Amino acid sequence: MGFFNRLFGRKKEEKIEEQKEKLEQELLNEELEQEVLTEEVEKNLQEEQKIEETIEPALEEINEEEIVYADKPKVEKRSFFTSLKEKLFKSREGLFGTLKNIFTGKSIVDGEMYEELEDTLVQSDIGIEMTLKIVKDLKAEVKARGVKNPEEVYPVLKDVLEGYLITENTNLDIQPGRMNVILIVGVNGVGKTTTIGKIASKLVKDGKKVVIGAADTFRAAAVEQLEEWAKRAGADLVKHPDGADPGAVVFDTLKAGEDKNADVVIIDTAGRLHNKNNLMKELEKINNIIKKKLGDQGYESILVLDGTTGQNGLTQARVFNEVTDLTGFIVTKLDGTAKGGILFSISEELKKPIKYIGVGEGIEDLREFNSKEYIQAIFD
Ligand SMILES: Nc1nc2c(ncn2[C@@H]2O[C@H](COP(=O)(O)OP(=O)(O)OP(=O)(O)O)[C@@H](O)[C@H]2O)c(=O)[nH]1
Ligand SMILES: [Mg+2]
Repeated sequence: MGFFNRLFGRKKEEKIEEQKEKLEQELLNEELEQEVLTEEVEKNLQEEQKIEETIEPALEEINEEEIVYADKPKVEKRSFFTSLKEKLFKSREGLFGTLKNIFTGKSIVDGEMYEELEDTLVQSDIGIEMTLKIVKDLKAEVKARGVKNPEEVYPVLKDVLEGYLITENTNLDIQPGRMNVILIVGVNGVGKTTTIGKIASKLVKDGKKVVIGAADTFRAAAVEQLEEWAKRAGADLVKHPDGADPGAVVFDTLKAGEDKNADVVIIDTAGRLHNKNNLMKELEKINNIIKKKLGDQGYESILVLDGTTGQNGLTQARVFNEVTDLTGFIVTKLDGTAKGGILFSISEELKKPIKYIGVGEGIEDLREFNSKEYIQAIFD
């Protein structure tokens, strides 16, 4: 056999082998998906039975008109096989894609390289303060590790950034045998209501009884939107008419949660409150109602931030952290044009964990936050 024949012959065999492997992988994925779906159908049947059993006479005390009962949870095809990397496509292409170029094709680690890094970070949504901190910490780390080759600086930067992310309490604090409360706050349009739908769906699928309170009584269509999400998730909803006192909704939601033996109560709040004073007053009132009900038991108070807003997100985090005792963040819209830098600024400055990230508009598009996985998805 001639050289070319041997070369191309081997390529053909390799190609066939490759296609075979691809087909096998696809079949395996399909089987796995099928298993997941079967499991879900079984879970839903059990859930249906549980819902029937838990509608007890205790409920009668509550004003029935205010409660919207959940439909049976829908079986949705889960996007288990869509990797975080694909979902964060734009974040990877944007800031983090360009960062790598700074370190390639250079022969020495020098001031010019750091300046270029500074410029790139400032132009992104990382902000000046954070940029200076990153570059300072990177320089120190590069020196400590004795790194001389610019290409080796990139992995050091990765470690420095990862170091800012908080790794404790990244999961929601949900304990068995009690009514757990999650208060969701944030300015308008960041994705609070959508995120509540996604969280509720996860919890219901996990076998939890979830009651949602529509305490955003400020915007006309807010309650209907939340009602739709509650239905899709398989959670119950407590609502009052538009313009009602949000405190009263919170009070009734907690009461309904208690009466129905809910595992988790999630409260949606209004984003449009004109000024800090109003926001402070309203959140103070809501927090007092929750504290009165729960006594010493803690609860989650989560700020939702839109990942595409950049530095503005940090300002929001500062303001909300002043008016309410936040336990963590959820950063949404990281599937879009977000550069993903805000996660580092808020973690570093406020020292509170990111609990989830939103990577799409669908009910499944919420990922538990794992700093290692996130870093890997945006850097590699
Ligand atoms: N691409 C993308 N869109 C999202 C994500 N989360 C929410 N959205 C979209 O953002 C928009 C606003 O979401 P909402 O959930 O209504 O936001 P909100 O904070 O409740 O807004 P207000 O009730 O007005 O305060 C909607 O169009 C959502 O579909 C996400 O992770 N990715
Ligand atoms: Mg809303």
